Amino acid sequence: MAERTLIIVKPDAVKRNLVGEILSRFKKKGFTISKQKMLNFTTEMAKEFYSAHSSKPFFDELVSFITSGDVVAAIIERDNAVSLTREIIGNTNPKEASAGTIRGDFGISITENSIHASDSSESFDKEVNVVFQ
Ligand code: 3AN
Repeated sequence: MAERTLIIVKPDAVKRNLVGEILSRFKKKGFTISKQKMLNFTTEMAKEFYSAHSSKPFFDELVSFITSGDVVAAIIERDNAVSLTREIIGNTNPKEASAGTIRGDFGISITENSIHASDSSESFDKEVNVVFQ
């Protein structure tokens, strides 16, 4: 059964013109892109988007990075979309992400890690409301 998830190509990857290359990895793996847009997060949107991390020491850095430039958000669809997407993006820390994953191949640091993906269907519902209201 088709499932949806949200990916966000983060500012570090947009600046390095990696949007096409990153989206093509999902298309090659059989995902369809049902919605796509470029946007620049406001601080208010970022705080809501990352509200689960509001008590973490890196929260301010997270908000300042995601608002620092354009991002490309896409709703992508396939069976097992959420878990498969988490495999395709790789470990949060690019130093620990395997080669062949998006973060392993393109991530610069744990903050500039090139891509976000929803970690559950509950997160997807919440995140879509922030990005595609
Ligand atoms: P993921 O993005 O793999 O789901 P989360 O949800 O644990 O990882 O963290 C959300 C974002 O917060 C990450 N994408 C990363 O940019 C940032 N982050 C996570 N852990 C740290 C950390 N220890 N230091 C700085 N930034 C972090």
